[in-house]
Amino acid sequence: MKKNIIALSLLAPMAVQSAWAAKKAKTDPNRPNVIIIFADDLGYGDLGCYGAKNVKTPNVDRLAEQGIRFTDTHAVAATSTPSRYSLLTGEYAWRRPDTDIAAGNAGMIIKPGQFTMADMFKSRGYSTCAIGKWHLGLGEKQGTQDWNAQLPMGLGDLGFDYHYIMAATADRVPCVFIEDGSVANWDSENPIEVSYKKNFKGEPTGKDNPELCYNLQSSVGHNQSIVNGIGRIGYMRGGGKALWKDENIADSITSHAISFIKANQDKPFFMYFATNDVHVPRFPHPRFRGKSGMGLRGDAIVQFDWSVGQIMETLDKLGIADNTIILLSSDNGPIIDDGYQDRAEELLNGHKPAGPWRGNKYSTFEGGTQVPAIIRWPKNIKGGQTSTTLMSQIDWMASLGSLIGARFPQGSAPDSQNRLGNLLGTDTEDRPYVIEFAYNHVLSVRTKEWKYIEPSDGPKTLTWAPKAETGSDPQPQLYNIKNNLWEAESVAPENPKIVYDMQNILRRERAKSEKYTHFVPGV
Ligand code: NG6
Ligand code: CA
Repeated sequence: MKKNIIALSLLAPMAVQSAWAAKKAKTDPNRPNVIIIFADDLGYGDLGCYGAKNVKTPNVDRLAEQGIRFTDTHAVAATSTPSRYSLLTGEYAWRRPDTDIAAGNAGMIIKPGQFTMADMFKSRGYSTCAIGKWHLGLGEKQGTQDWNAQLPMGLGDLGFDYHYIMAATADRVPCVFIEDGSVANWDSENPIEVSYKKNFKGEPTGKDNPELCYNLQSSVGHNQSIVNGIGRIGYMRGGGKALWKDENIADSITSHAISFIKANQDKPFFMYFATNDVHVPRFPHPRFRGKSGMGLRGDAIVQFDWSVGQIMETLDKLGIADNTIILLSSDNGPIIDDGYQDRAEELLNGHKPAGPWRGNKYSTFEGGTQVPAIIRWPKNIKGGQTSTTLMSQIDWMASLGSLIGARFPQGSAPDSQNRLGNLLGTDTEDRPYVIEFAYNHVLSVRTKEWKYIEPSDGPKTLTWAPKAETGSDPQPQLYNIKNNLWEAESVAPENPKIVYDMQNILRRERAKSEKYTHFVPGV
């Protein structure tokens, strides 16, 4: 008996130890989990940790406190589709002619033959998923999708093991989630039809029946089909119980993200979590209403912060936060009025969505692509850091690839540089230059010191938002960002040599496209 007790007491710590080891083994030191939280239209100045006062974002602020907050990071483009294309392929979207803001019935813009960020993680044995906003097309060809059947081509062909996505934006039809290649909660009694050309007979539109837009009225456009009392871009019929309710989108994608994390807690996973917040139509859940004092746009930021908090809490509960990288950013800069009467402008009360930067989403000015960017990886990154390093999201693919030891097929991610040290805070050398792609197809170049914007025709402000600047000017523009973050007055005439050098950067970059065009079908 005594012997047994001794044996047991010897065994007990071993049992504890092996349980501990099992828990530790949940994550692989060489293959940390990676979650990219990609907000939509969230501005540099929209978060507490970036100086916002009228809206509280305690979860994101905590993420920043536990990691590195970057102050000079750029999305590749000032709108969603080209920005996301570039992030997920490591190729500048402007090299291709077909990466403008995609319709909800666009065909797949990334081709299955391309090596994507998801392929990269998969090649190292990760479980991969995309949850939330997609906006990069589905199926083979524009307008040919049968939304009542399995889509023949989709995210499964791009390296994602699982997806639960919105085809495009919340303001574009079809207003349904796609799960693993077919409409989630598909309603056989209400088959779905979609057109971006003409309305379906007998269906109301926002244009003809504004009284049916009981949840939100449009200010510009957004007056075609009406779903959930909100006018949209594009026409759709049917959907029934598959149609989303805008106020539940954050809940829905967050709960799917949590389920994915739970199901994959024991293996390395990569999650692309692309929130709908804070894109229009801003229509957060009632429990977030009035929580910011800035109306719907501010409340949508609070909702975004809640989603982030839910992800963080899940990692904590599962004991995997330590070896999970969270990389949080936005697809482009902020815009106040994006076509719905949500009083975003009137309720700002001094809030500056783009922080210190001039311009906004769509713009060639810094506000178009300057985005918040935060990394947290408790196991390897000391908290409480701020980094002023000049960075671009274009490099995240090669950098994360190098971290996990991925090998890239020849020609893949051609514009992505391995600048892992920048991301981890161990190397503060700026990217020599960053290229920015604006809505009007104008390219700009940023170095740590200078900003060059190539000349372009076109209006100085957006037609639908007269206060929002495009940055267009028929003259080349040059700004000394080091002296003044706000692009106030161009100093191009006095600095011809710098203008010339910056133009040369663009010339050289553009010339590379010839090598890359094999990605474009038919070229
Ligand atoms: C514009 C829409 C805007 C938004 C944008 C795409 C109008 C007037 N404006 O055409 O509301 O949907 O496209 O935004 O319809 S993005 O962040 O997805 O690029
Ligand atoms: Ca966007």
